[in-house]
Amino acid sequence: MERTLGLIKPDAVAAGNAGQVIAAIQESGLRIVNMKMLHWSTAQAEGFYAVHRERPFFKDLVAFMTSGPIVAIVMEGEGAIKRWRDLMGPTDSTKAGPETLRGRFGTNIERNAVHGSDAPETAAFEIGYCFAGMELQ
Ligand code: 3AN
Repeated sequence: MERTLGLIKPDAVAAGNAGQVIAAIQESGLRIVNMKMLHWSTAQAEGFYAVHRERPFFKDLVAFMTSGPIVAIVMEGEGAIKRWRDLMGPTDSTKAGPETLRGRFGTNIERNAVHGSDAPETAAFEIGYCFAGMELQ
């Protein structure tokens, strides 16, 4: 069993697409362990994306991720990290297939509707960043 963290980003929440993203998770067979709506401060978004601090798009990414509420979701299943990333599609929504969440609900490489952990280590960090241990049973 593996766990991963998904985020429904401000663009998808604002457009009213959170329900369809959650439905897609459930239809995929991944179990939702817990989820919550958050509206990050600048410091909270910077902490989550600390690995990208030196990237040229960091400031814009933080501005976007604090522009409105997001939904954080912990999912569980065999191969959950890859299954959720396959469901999301590639980072750039303009290159994502129409069957993927980024293809369905994203706009471009920044406004791409959803996030997913990319490895077991990042999943552990990101889950712990958003949820307390007692929320993860
Ligand atoms: P992914 O979320 O697919 O793992 P990462 O980890 O490379 O992609 O990037 C983290 C986030 O930073 C992306 N979800 C996207 O919103 C943003 N991002 C990545 N590359 C760019 C870029 N070239 N321009 C603007 N935003 C970007």
